Amino acid sequence: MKFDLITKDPQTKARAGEITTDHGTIQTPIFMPVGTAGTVKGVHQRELKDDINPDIILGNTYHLYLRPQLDILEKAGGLHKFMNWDRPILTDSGGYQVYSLSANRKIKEEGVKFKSHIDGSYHFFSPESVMEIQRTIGADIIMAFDECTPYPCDYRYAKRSMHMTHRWLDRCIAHLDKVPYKYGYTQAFFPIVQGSTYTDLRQESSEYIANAGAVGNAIGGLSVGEPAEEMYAMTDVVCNILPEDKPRYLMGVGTPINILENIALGIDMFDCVMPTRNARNGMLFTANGTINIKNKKWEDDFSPIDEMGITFVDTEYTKAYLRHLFAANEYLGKQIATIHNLGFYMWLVREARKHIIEGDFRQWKEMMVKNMSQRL
Ligand code: PRF
Repeated sequence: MKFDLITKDPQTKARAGEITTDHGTIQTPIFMPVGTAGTVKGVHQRELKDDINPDIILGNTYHLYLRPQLDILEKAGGLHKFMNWDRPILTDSGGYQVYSLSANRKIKEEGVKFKSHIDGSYHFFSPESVMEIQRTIGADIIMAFDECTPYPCDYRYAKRSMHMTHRWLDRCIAHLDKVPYKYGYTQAFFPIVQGSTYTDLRQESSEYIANAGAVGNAIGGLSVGEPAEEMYAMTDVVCNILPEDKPRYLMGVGTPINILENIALGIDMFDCVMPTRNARNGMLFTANGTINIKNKKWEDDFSPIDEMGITFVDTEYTKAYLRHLFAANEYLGKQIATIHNLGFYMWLVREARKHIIEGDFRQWKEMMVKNMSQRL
């Protein structure tokens, strides 16, 4: 994997860059649609590629390990072949899903014992096993095994947990050397900064992670319920320490406004379930604010879903029709809303990149943040 920094915004810390992987290039800043279980929920790979057109998508180690399980992924020749997606994929390590999804998890120095949310069976993840699992899944970018602390988190716990995440990182790195690539292409490894909402811990963690000398770095433990201002403060602290010539990935963020604010602080990569999950609940993101399409006010509004027409659904369907699909609980409603939201998120990061390159990112961001704060 290679990262080229193309432009630095003179007015903010935003950057435009390009990541090159064996499955193609990724223009940054980028938003990665979440394809947890080998599918971006409700979207055909053909629509994903032709209509939404992301440079990279995300998969989850936790889900893929539990189902379809590793023997199937290995027989398929890896996740790309299994799901018929030939562009880059990043897998999260399970260092978040294990805490948010499984019941009865027990975190120890050795690793995490957890109970499957699917059938209640017990499993164990360690830094070593998670590296092997991610080799078998075969994503282009794989993540370190970490502990994502909750919010709020007392200082002592946050500090102890962060130090364990650092020790786990050393174990991930040591083990990766022993496990070769499986499918003939390379995999990049990203470590993860933790440290909750404490400036000194974030500084210490950023220095530790920077010292690992990885080709890219991630920031975890944010967007877990803290006020946005605290998230931005932590992103700022971390970005000032992480190396400038490596991509920076802010995990699990966020709203369109969160994304623009964090781009301004020096983040290059994002993922979040928000555009897909909220779509399934009838929430649409637009350049002029959010729409709850289930609202009665759209019942007889025969205007297009979004005049901007970023994806085909925006102009081929009306708000009244989409509202009807949600009222009738039709599958197509969720599919249309998902394509719309992902199309909008992709548009947003591409516009951000364009404005960084053109030099008016700050002005554009301020206008967008104001417009997107509205409820329609
Ligand atoms: N760690 C990992 N994945 C994550 C997070 C984290 O802290 C977050 C936090 N918002 C989202 N996804 N491994």
